Amino acid sequence: LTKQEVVNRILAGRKQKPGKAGRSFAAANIALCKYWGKRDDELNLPLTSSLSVSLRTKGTTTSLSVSERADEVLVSGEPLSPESPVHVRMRGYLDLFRPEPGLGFVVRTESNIPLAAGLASSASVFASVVLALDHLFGWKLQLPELSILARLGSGSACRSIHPGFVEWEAGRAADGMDSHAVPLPEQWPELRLGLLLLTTQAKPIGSRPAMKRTRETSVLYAAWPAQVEGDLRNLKEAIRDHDFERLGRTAEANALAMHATMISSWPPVLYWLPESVEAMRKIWALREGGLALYFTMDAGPNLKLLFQASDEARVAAEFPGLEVVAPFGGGSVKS
Ligand code: 2P0
Repeated sequence: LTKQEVVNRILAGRKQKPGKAGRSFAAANIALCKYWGKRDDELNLPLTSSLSVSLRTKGTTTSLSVSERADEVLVSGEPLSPESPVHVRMRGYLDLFRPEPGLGFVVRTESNIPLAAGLASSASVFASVVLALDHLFGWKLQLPELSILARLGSGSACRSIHPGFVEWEAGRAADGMDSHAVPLPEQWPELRLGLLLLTTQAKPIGSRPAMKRTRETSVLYAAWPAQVEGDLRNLKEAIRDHDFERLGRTAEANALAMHATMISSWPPVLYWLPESVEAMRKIWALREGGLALYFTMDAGPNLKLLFQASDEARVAAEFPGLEVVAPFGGGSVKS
C-alpha cells in the first residue's frame, strides 16, 4: 500500500477545494517509551507502541495557502532552497494533497524549539502541517484520521495531534488504519520537563536511517519489543498512580535501552557526546543525593530532564540555562 492510497481512503468524499489559508499550531512531544523500528517504511508503521508527553507550548505553527507557482517553504520567514532536504521532504508530502497537479503550496513554519538539534523531532512540523491542511481544505477530519495523516509525514508526528500523555498504538493492519495516537485521560500538573541543550550541531545520522540500521543489524534489537511492553505497562501505572519515581526510572531505562540497540548496530550509531555522558553522571550523582531527577534522550546528544515542580528551583540551579516546560500547565509549586 502506498501513502497516496491511504490518503485517498481518508479523504474520500471530502472536498478538495482549498480556502484562502489555513493556520495551526502543534506541540512537540517527548517520548517516555520510544518509537524505534518500523514494520513498514512507506507508511511509517511501528513495530511497537510508544508513549509520549506533549510540550504544550513548545512546537510549530504552520500557515498554508495554495499558489499557481511551485511550492515555497519558509522556515522562520526564510525561504528554503528547493534543493534543501527539508524542502524536498515537504514537497513529497504535499504531493499527497494537491487539489490539481499544477498547483503549489506556500508553507510557512515557525517553531519555538530548536528542531535540528534532536531536542524534538520533526513531529510538531508535520502535525501542524496536517492541521493546517485540514483548516485550508475544510475537511473537518476526526482525530484518528489526522493522526494517521501526520504519521505519513513522520511517525512521531502522529502523537503531536493530542495534548498531554499520548499513546501511539502500533496497530496490526497492513494499511495502518489502526496505527494512530490515543490521548490518555490523566493530567499531571506538577510534572516538569527540562530541555538541556548541550549542542545545536547537526547530528551525524538522521533518526530515519538510524532506526532502519538498528532494526537490520543490532543483535540487541530482538530484546526491544519485550522492553517496550514492560515499560508501557510501568508508565501507564505510574501515570495512573502519579508515581514519579516509577515514571522517571522507566523513561530513563527505556531511553538507555534504545540507545543500547543503536550502539550495537553496525556501523554503530552513537549520538552521545562527552557532554551528554557528563550530564548523565551529574543526574545520577544528584539522584544519589536524594533529588528525584531523571532523564530521557532521543536521536541526538541532548538530554530531557524529568522532575517535579517542587524540585524546579534546585534543578534549575544545577543546570543553568535549562528550559523548563510544564506539560500540563503550571500546577502548585510546593517547596
Ligand atoms: C520517538 N524518535 O519516539 C523516537 C525516539 C527518535 C528517538 O520518533 O522516520 O522522525 O519520520 O517515522 O518520527 C524520531 O523518528 O521517524 C523518533 P520517521 P521520526 O520520539
